[in-house]
Amino acid sequence: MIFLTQHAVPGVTRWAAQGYYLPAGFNLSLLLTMQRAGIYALLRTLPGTEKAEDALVAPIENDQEVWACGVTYLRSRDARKAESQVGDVYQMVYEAERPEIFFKSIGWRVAGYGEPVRIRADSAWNVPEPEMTLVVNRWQEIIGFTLGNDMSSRSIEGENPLYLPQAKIYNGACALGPGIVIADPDEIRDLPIRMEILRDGAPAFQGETSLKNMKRRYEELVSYLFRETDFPEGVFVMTGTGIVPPESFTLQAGDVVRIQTVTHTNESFILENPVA
Ligand code: DO4
Ligand code: MG
Repeated sequence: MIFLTQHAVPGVTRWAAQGYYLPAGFNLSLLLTMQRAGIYALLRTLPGTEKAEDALVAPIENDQEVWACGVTYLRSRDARKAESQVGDVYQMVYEAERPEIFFKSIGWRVAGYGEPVRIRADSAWNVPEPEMTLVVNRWQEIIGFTLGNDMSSRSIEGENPLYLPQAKIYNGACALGPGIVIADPDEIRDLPIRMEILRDGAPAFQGETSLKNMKRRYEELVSYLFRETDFPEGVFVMTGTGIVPPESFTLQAGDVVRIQTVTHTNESFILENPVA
């Protein structure tokens, strides 16, 4: 596994591998035009001598896209059935062959580690959604992962599923980070996903699931996404949430959302964002 991070250096952003800056010309969009073997070969040969100590930013470039999948866990189906004021579209999509996939964010709008995520001013019921997020190259190969937060308005989606883009796409609705773990898909199956929400420094919610509980395979989601849509510079694919806080819970400004996974080699990755 190789850990790629993006940092804010004065005036620009710069990528690092394993904590050391890559040459200034390196960019992710170009990397994701390459096939898996080439990506590994390139990252192993690129020199890195200067320690990357500047603040992290989201591990995505401005023009890259984030797409998201929905209702891929029973927990998500049940929570949405409960909040919905209209028929059983969630049951249907959970069982259907075609998954739910929606556009989530353009790269420039994504928050990185430590940057604020937001609650819509016109939404009364809000939750973060902690999601394994696949990093896919232009050749439809899963070349690694990052952690994602698919911030969602339950009141707006609950009123009518056709409001989904408004419930899901707004400033501060998507966070990715802390970096990209370059890994084979088999190394990133069955990992735990944990979420903790802190209020005034104390846990207000804690939940955990396993990617084992996901109904669909990563490859299935990615292949549907690529069916009629090209991603010449790669794409980020959020794979759905398996953790939904109880109905009594709504996120508040000042909360902190902490999402974590631990790999099979015992490396822990955390995405943490304050709620504005
Ligand atoms: O159906 C609406 C969105 C579902 C979603 O975002 C999820 O299950 O994670
Ligand atoms: Mg989601």
